[in-house]
Amino acid sequence: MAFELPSLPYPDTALEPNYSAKTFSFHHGKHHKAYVDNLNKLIAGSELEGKTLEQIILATANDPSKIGVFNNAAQVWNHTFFWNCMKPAGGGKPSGALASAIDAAFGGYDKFVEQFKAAAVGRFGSGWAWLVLENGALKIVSTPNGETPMTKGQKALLTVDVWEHAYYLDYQNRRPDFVQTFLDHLVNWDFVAQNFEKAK
Ligand code: MN3
Repeated sequence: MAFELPSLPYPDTALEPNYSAKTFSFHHGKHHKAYVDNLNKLIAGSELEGKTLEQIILATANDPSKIGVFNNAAQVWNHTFFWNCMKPAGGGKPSGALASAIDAAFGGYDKFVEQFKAAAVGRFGSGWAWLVLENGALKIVSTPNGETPMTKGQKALLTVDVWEHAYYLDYQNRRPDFVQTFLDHLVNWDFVAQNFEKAK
């Protein structure tokens, strides 16, 4: 059973003007699809064929001889997760137990925003910023390239893709503006809260 490119959880125009259909046509239609296609080619006929995406990621992490498989598998997972971290008319403050946990961990939503933006904007080159749960504690981390928190025992709750391909068509070089818009208008806090409940 080969992996398939998952459909976006909303129409490709649903996040405009904050995230355009044109960006989705490349980011989902070309980049994400290429990771899926590459992964299928790399695992065909190997002992990894038939395993779940998570099993492949964990089996190939930190194995230099499997770096190509790892990068593509992790990027398939990261992108599918990222699409679900956004929704139309999203962003702003979370609510409920998640909001309380964020307040306790970071000293309030504004402090969370400050740290999340610093992680996203400060990631040199390509990568991701994340809100994760590790040993019951909320943390903000960033990963380079295709790396993904599950390989460090961290459970992903929220991510933003800060590879240039994620924002260049809409924001050009203005990564800070993209991250601010992501926080203000795109974050799907319902999805993040579900991840938090499952991870606790
Ligand atoms: Mn990307």
